[in-house]
Amino acid sequence: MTNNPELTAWIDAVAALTTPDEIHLVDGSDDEHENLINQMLADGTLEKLNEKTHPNCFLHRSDPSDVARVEHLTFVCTENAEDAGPNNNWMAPAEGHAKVDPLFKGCMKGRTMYVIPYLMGPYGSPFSRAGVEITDSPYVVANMRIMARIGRRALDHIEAGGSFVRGLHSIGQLDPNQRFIMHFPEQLMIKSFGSGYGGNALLGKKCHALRIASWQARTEGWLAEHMLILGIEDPQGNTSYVAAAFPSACGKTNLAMLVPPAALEGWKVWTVGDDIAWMHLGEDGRLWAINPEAGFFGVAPGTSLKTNPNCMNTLGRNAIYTNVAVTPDGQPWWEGIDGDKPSELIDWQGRPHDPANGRAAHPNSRFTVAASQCPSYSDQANVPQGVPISALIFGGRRSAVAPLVFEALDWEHGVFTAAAVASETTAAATGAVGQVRRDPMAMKPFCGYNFADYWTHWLTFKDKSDKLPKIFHVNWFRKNAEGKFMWPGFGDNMRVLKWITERCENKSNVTKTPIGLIPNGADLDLTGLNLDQKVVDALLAIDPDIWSTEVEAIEEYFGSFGDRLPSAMRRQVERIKRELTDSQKAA
Ligand code: OXD
Ligand code: MN
Repeated sequence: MTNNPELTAWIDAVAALTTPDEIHLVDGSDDEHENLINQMLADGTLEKLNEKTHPNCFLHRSDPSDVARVEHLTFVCTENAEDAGPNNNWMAPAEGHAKVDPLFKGCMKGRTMYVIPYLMGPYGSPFSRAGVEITDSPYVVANMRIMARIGRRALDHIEAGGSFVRGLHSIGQLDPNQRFIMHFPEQLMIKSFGSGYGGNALLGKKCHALRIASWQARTEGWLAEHMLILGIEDPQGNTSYVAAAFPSACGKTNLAMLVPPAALEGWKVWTVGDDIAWMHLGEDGRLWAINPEAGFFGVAPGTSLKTNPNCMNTLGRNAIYTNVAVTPDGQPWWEGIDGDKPSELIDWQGRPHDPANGRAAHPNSRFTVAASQCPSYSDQANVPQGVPISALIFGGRRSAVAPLVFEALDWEHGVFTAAAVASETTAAATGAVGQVRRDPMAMKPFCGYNFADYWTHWLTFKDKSDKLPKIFHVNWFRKNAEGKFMWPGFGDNMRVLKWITERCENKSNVTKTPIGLIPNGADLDLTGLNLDQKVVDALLAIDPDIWSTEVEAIEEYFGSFGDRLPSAMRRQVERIKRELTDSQKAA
């Protein structure tokens, strides 16, 4: 099967444990894919969508209990509990294996065991990393084929001596009471049981490219982040790149594929990635980013020609849809898509849609599609050394408190700002929606080790280079007293990106506040946007009383990391508190 002895031994051991009927080494070929699709059409795992309107597109309906990431069942298993930190569920590695191995015993009987060699990152990049996922789910194989570079070339990488992450996955009986997503960063290993949902089952994505990779990145001096990467081309044809972190389902895919408003003539946005960035310091002292993924696993509801035309023009062919609704003529449908709601629909559970049963599409329904189909796909997306990053942007979904945009004072303050990000929860994970929680660097569910050590790692960069990107914080989601969004968002976010690129060239003036540098309203290009000056002022306002309460909440949160918290974080809290008190006195 392979000439790599380590891989052979592992495949044999897994086969002995799981006792599949057959073992299939995935080569990633078109023939193999076609066979798998036909098999899934025959057994009902997939349904063919309208070939005329959506060529080569398929619908998968998951088990209704298996529709999102399960953070409460996700564990980081390190020898020392402190290394996983209060931000992770922890188990000792021996206990973690003992918990899941009995579940894997005989679980592939009557099934085929697929062995998927995959590469995260462009072929030929020194920053790309390999993995092998063993799974009993053909749906996982078909999705991995879109999301990663799988098959022979990935195996070549492993056989040439590269290390690889081992990921063992079984859907089991899809029983929520027998569901675990276990990470063993010290052993470069993942064991995922009982779920077929993307974030739990496509192991190259969150499990490898974030949780395991963040651990490796700390050891090796780089960064594995929950960030989109995009290029901003100005009217003169110069392109600069930014990476931006937002919690799940907060618009990363929309921002990555943004179409600038007509009034900003000549500006263009190029998509490098929509979810994950691996960043290394280059010899020139700049931070260079690659997108380890090859596809998009995006949230369908809310996606339309109005909110994300590039995405709509990406996902109409060769896509796998999961848990969307379907029209009588076999077209995928979700809340927020263009056009009127059809009078008849089949809902995400395969029933005739009845609003009494809730929405037609699941709020976390998804599409999986190749990034190369995106009209705004950057011609630099597969360049081995990646793209040089000029700005890092962090944000959350906050209806109050955070202004539209501010710039951090320096790297240390930027790391503090990113560590203090908070956001209202969404349907991408099971649990209550709309509750504010701290989501540092948008990595709360994905950092494979103690956040305090992670912030320390981020802070080390300031002594390694004086050419680091500037750091910004944005909030597209601020609401007015009537509960309405104040900022139009979507394509108009280009106005904020434009200001950010100008600031990276040290153009335009700013006002210094305790929490950071705020644009002068006049420097935000609002041409063609009918936005009242009062709204602009409200969007940029910093209320010292509200921020005093916010800083206390941040301090309390940081307190949960005890002595491991880097002193720089305490220093920033003290400075901001002092300056807020001074500004309250002055008012
Ligand atoms: C995702 C997520 O699917 O963040 O990207 O949940
Ligand atoms: Mn994500």
